[in-house]
Amino acid sequence: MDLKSKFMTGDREFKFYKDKIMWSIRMRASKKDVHISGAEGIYSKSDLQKICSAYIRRALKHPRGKPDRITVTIEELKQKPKTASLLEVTTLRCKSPEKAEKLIIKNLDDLGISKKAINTGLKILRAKKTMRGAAIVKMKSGKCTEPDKIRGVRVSRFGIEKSADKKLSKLLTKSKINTTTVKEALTLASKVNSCREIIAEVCISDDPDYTTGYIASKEIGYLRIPNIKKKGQMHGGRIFFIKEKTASDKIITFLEEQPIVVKYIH
Ligand code: WAQ
Ligand code: MG
Repeated sequence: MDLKSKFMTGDREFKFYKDKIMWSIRMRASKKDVHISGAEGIYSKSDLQKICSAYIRRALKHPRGKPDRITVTIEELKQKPKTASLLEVTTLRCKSPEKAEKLIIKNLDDLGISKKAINTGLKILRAKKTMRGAAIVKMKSGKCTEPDKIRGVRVSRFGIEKSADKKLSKLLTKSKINTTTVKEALTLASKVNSCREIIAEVCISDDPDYTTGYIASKEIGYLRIPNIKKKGQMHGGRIFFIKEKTASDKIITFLEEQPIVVKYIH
């Protein structure tokens, strides 16, 4: 094959990859209508079976309990995914939940988020009753703008491109944190914080045995905070702090509907 036809083949393959139809998979597990766990991602058709069975396995052996209902939604994406860059990962030194709280307050304060808004966020994160999704808090007034205060807003339709995923695995393996939990949280945070109207995110896992949380923003990247809660504690959640003057419905549509594939690694 001469050079020209080789190039042509490569070019066609590239075009095919770009135009390939992608699928969204979302899983929810609950018991007596109380949320236990969820997962979501963007995948190619050939991965659907493998991913679904992994999601079902996860739902069945979740540390928050045994579900009596598992819903899996598999949907072809109607919009072509936009791309976002992966946030840079840093693990902070933190020995206790008290120290973690100080780190969270300091970082949010530096980003211009008011004391009132920070307190609203912390109260939600510490509450006994966890939400299925995230709270959306205005950065100055501290007003909660999610339409359903019990459910919150669930970020969906995000994934990571295969070659970026491989690179990321290598990077995380070096720090011994190459786990699905870290990768999924980092991908979600990269979608969330790619939104211009979102200033920062704070997350505590609601899993009783997962005690590392994070704070993320465009400026500071993805800062992992060990010992954000004590082992065995059931509380957790996610807070998205947004610009004071933004209408939250646009943000919610972006978070729920806009497919984003994370592609670039710093
Ligand atoms: N959209 C919005 N909020 C969500 C979503 C979502 N897709 N998934 C979970 N949440 C909210 C919900 O309130 C949960 O209670 C809370 O976040 C925690 O969810 O680098 O595992 O799935 O080691 O338990 C952080 C990893 C792991 C830190 C976070 O969250 C690290 C985690 P979980
Ligand atoms: Mg959880």
